[in-house]
Amino acid sequence: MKKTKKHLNKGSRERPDENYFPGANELLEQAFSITSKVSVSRRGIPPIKVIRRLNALKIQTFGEFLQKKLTDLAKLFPHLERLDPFYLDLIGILANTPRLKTNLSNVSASARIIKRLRFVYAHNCYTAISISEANSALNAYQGRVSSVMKKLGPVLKELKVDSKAMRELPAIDFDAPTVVLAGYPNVGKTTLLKRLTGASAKISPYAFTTKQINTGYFEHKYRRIQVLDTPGLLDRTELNAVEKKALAAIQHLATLIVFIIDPTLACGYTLQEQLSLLSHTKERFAGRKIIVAVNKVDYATEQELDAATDPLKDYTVAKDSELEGMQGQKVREEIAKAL
Ligand SMILES: Nc1nc2c(ncn2[C@@H]2O[C@H](COP(=O)(O)OP(=O)(O)OP(=O)(O)O)[C@@H](O)[C@H]2O)c(=O)[nH]1
Ligand SMILES: [Mg+2]
Repeated sequence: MKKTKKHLNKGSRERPDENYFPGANELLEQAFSITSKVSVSRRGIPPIKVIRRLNALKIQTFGEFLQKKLTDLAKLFPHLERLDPFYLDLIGILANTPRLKTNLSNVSASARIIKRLRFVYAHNCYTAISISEANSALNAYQGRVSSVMKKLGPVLKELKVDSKAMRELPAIDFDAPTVVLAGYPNVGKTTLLKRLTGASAKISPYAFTTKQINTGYFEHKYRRIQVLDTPGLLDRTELNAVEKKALAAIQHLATLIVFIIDPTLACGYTLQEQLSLLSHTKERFAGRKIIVAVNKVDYATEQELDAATDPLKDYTVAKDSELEGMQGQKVREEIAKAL
């Protein structure tokens, strides 16, 4: 059986960079430019032999350059067929997966055609009986490859867009127990990630700040625990792409859900709305462990705290805030107990 490659490609190729995406014309121009600099020794060699060797070398240089560029572009994307279902889901949210697959296989197929034609025309060149025949072989090869590349123009444009989207795929440790922070927008999920793990991510007093999945880690008794901060959820069935990412993280990765409630209502959602989202999250992910973090206790009144915690009798609750002495400590303890 083929080994499953659930992780992303390692190293600098992990995240495609749009700078790696010159268009088809640009690649062709580079190929012509490199080829124009190719030379061979002429001393004491009959002109026909010189031209045969020169043109064959040009064919090789031209073809190999484009082949390598195209192969490198395809390698910037993870191997879709061997990827963890979480990444596949996320890629499906970020891009059009069937189109992406077709485009990538188009690129690989074009690289193979360029290689196959290279052997054919290099052979024609070596066996040419005249200088003009050797020149025709070179021109014919470059002409055919140019038309292959021109057809790839729109494909490379689409891949360039998808490559930007791919850069937001988070690096996930599939072996670590994973806590997913969930809740309404603006309740303090990212702030809690920061308090729990020290990870840096954008925090703001506005809803919908987090649009992608942020990761952080903390150690507890020699265990490395992974914490994922997700975009805020709304209590509804029609989900947008940003919310779908949060659900995909819970669905595929959560060993434990930490649901965050803002008792101060500064987040902009009522307690009722927050409790309702909590019970829907529990239903949706039945069987998954959930604990509740009641956040912003530094800012909440006694009444607000009581109102938030009273209906949570069935849950493990950890109170937390930015206050010195709190700062995620209780939540960290409850996470460790629950895992
Ligand atoms: N007073 C107080 N404010 C907090 C606390 N935690 C978070 N906040 C504030 O709440 C606001 C929202 O915090 P975020 O961490 O961005 O909230 P979020 O849930 O990640 O929001 P989205 O990414 O939009 O879903 C920010 O202004 C934070 O400074 C806290 O413990 N006490
Ligand atoms: Mg956030």
